[in-house]
Amino acid sequence: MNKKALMTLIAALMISGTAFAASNEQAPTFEALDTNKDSVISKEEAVAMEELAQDFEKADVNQDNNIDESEYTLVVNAEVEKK
Ligand SMILES: [Ca+2]
Ligand SMILES: [Ca+2]
Repeated sequence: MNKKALMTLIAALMISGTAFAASNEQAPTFEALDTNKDSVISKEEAVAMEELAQDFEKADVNQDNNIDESEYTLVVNAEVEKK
């Protein structure tokens, strides 16, 4: 591989890496997920955010089958730290 091709490859990897990081920081707001405005995210509402739906039981710290705002904040922070 010549030097120019290598530089092109590195540039492409850097651009895709940046795009990936940016998309992971765009978690929906609590208000956006709470579509019926009862101040908690139900299991049905969590479906809109894949990470939350997958980890719903884990995210529901007090086991009331709803994600409240403080529980949601923990999920978002955990998602950011994972990357
Ligand atoms: Ca709700
Ligand atoms: Ca809860």
